[in-house]
Amino acid sequence: MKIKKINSIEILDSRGTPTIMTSIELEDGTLEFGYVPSGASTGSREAIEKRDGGNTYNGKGLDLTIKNSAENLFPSLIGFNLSDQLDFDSKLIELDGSENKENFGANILLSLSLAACKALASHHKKPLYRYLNELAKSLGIHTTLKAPLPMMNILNGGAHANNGLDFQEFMIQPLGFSTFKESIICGVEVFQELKNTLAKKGLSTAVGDEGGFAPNINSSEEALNLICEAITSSGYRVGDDVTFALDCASTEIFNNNAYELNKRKLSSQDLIKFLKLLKDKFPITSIEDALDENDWNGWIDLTETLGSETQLVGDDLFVTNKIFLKKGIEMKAGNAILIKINQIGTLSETLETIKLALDNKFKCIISHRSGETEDSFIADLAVATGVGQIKTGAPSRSDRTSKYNRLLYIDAIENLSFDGKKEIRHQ
Ligand code: 2PG
Ligand code: MG
Repeated sequence: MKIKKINSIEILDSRGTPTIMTSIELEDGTLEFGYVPSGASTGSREAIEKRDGGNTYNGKGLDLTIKNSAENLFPSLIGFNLSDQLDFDSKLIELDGSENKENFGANILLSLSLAACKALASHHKKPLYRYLNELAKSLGIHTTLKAPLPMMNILNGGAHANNGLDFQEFMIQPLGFSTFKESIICGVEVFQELKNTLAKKGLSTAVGDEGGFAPNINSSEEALNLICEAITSSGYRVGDDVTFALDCASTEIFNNNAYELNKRKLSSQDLIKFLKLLKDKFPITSIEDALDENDWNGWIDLTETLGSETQLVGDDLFVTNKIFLKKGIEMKAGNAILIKINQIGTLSETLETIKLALDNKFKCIISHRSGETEDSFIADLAVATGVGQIKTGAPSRSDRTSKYNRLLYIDAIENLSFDGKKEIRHQ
């Protein structure tokens, strides 16, 4: 079915920063939309998010970027026979012609790629997750529909909050349950109890960018102790029902060859030791970006030290890009990858990266960005690829709950399988 019309609009993300929504209309009247998220703690090797510069929206406007694409890219796509996602994405990559999508911008390309995918699903009258599941299978990803174990960021620090916490995300994984719904209920109850716990101690219950609390505390231990208290007082067992996942976002604290933690300068080895000690005290099942995006040797040591018992996730390290993931697999740096579609800029490349990871026994976690829209595409993607985990913030604020709500819907309709403990390596 041929593409009849394409429209891109500058809209706002959850931080009030401009982002892109693109509609694709097919000749049969099918009309679908692609929405693009945006990060704050971005990896330097991510595909380029193009912005206008200038004064509007502090240089973050997108009108010129959109105008450029409307004049120089969209005309080449009108009349394109949209029958296959891979063909369409290849066309986008070819028309952009650059290594890192800097020509038109990965944000423009992704909005087109996602709108095309949703248009194909609608055209074939299939729910998005089913269409995506078929697409994943056609790419050689052996999968069945599955509900993902949530990684809920309930306490925020780093670049996402204005407090003294160096690490960016203190997440919970409610894994001791046999259904997705029970896992969500636990996550929500712990989140709400954490609010009471903080309030009782006179700490702020205002929330950060991803809906988690951002109290003015200064250490990881304090953060994890507060969450332990909330888990216990909401009637759940620390470790058995709920484990912890951290995103250290260490690229953000790496300066002049040292990691700055609590105003102290640490080497990679010191930081690995610190994480090991933290792990001895708390049931931490997953650590993301424990080290800087260029500290490959540190990552190898980290994986040797903690890799047999911890999920070690590369976010800034791999930026959803096959090239860097391949390097990590070969060097034995990390054992899991965070999947963010806007880091690479097309859906097909995202699926190729997932395939490479799964083929090499790397775990995949489908992820949001800190700047999100109301769109819930990643919920469908997580179910469709069956990778087993999703990271999409606290169960609070519509930009985050839109994903959980979509998952609750798919789960209710499809009666999805769920096995939280199995998803976590080494459990
Ligand atoms: C991360 C993400 C999402 P950002 O570091 O994993 O939580 O943050 O989108 O700001 O890169
Ligand atoms: Mg991260």
